[in-house]
Amino acid sequence: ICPVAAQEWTVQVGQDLLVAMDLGAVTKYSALHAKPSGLILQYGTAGFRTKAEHLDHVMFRMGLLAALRSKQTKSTIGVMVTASHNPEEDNGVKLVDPLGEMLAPSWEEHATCLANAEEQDMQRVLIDISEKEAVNLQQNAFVVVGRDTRPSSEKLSQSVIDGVTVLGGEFHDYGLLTTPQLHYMVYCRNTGSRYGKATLEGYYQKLSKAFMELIKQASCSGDEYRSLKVDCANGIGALKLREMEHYFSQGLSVQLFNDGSKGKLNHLCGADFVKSHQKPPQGMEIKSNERCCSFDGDADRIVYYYHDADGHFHLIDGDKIATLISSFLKELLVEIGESLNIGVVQTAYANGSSTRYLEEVMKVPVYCTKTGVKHLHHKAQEFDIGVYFEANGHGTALFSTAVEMKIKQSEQLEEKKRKAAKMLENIIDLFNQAAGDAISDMLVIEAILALKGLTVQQWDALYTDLPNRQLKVQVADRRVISTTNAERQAVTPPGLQETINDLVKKYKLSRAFVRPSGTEDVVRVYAEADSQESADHLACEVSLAVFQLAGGIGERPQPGF
Ligand code: 16G
Ligand code: MG
Repeated sequence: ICPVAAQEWTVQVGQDLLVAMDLGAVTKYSALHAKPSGLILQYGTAGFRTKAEHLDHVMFRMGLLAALRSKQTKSTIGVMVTASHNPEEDNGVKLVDPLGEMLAPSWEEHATCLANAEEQDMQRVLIDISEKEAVNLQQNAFVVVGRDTRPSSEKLSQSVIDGVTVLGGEFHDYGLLTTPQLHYMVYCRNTGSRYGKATLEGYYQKLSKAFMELIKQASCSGDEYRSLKVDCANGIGALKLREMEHYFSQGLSVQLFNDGSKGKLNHLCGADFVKSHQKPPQGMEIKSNERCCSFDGDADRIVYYYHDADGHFHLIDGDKIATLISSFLKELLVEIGESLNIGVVQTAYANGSSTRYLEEVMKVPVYCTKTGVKHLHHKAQEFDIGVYFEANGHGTALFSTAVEMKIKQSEQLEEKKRKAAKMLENIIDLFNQAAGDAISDMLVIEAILALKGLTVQQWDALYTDLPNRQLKVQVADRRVISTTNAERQAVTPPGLQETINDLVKKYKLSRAFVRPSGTEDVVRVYAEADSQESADHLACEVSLAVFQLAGGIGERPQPGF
């Protein structure tokens, strides 16, 4: 995959390259972070992820790569050590680009190349990347590092730092951070603190101030003390929310569960568990109609839920969060009387009811992208206000400079409009513009519910989710499935899409699609229909079609799964 012939590079390498990069030191230190032979890993949707014991060399090499990326962009680069919602034994690493975004695609390829290079090829690959990307090796490098609470994370983040320093880079180790906090730090550092102060204190103060100012404008505040139960997945979110809570406790009281004091990370708890099992986390007692939410292991996802009076569980996922937020933002825009545009970005996993509600009732344009935050983020940047959420609860809202300009000009407007502009200003401060952020999203949601005087049931009642089912199918090589139209249609293997089309026709309000997972060695199947029974049947039939047409292995998908 890394096509450079050995002779070629020795000729190409200039003397300056060799001098600037102390290749002897790289080789020496690399040997201390040796790659297990034969191990091949891929920089996937959210970086590298696998069992922690296989990651030491990857961490060291990502330290090297982050230093190169920093030299090339002349900016601070972030490295986050986490495996998010994966089991505690796993770990992972991802790089954060200068404006807090995910790493650029060409560098993802470099990351894969570097991580998989055998010891003796390390120098060649490093030089190759430097040349291809015209990295000035004389340039300084600065890398910031963060990590989650996994037992393996501390040592692994030290390996990242080893990599950075071997290439002469400087670093700041933030230690324990949520993933979105690291994105925030990178963004602040590269915008000269215009966005905020690149410290935890800066993050807490910025968000809490915006939240408290918003809450003040709620007519019912004061007579209703607001409280929320938060399942922290036994992860980093618990530590950081605890540090932060006293900043906003006048406006919201949070009760933390699964705070890591006893349970295992992501085990029977957390946003991913709650969303995929459609049930409450263990370790949280829920009284009827109490508002509850769950973070995932690195606190970049959030879902809400409650029990109704009959004890039935109701999930409020990323789609409904996007609906609440975009409806509110649209109202503010109408209030200000502006022609600024707003758009919502979803993926194929968005429930059909949410898309219909947004388009037909809210009259907000909706766009669909491929799965993975970077795709949604990119699309959302096209609007003055771009709200993006995956159904799994990962998302945020982005605001163009035109919106900020409008707010600045609002001083001359009449009182009511000024008030709306002020709210918009606070909302912008409250959203993490660099990444989806469970803490920030939670405060936005709580503020909107307070301002609109909505209960969790009223929010839930905006629309009714269509019953749906997700399944996984094992195949010999999931790359035989390729998709188009934001993953909603299969291009290969031949005949698969036609079969899916025929199956979908058998049910009402139905839809189904398949895609190869970017994080697991499986094909994912999604189906929705007018009843749970129909959705289950359809998902099963589509799974069988995948098994038959895309080289299924192991057990055949059975009706009733
Ligand atoms: C990663 C993505 C998430 C996506 C998921 C899909 C980021 C930060 N995270 O966790 O957005 O929903 O992968 O996983 O991009 P899948 O490809 O296995 O379905
Ligand atoms: Mg996560």
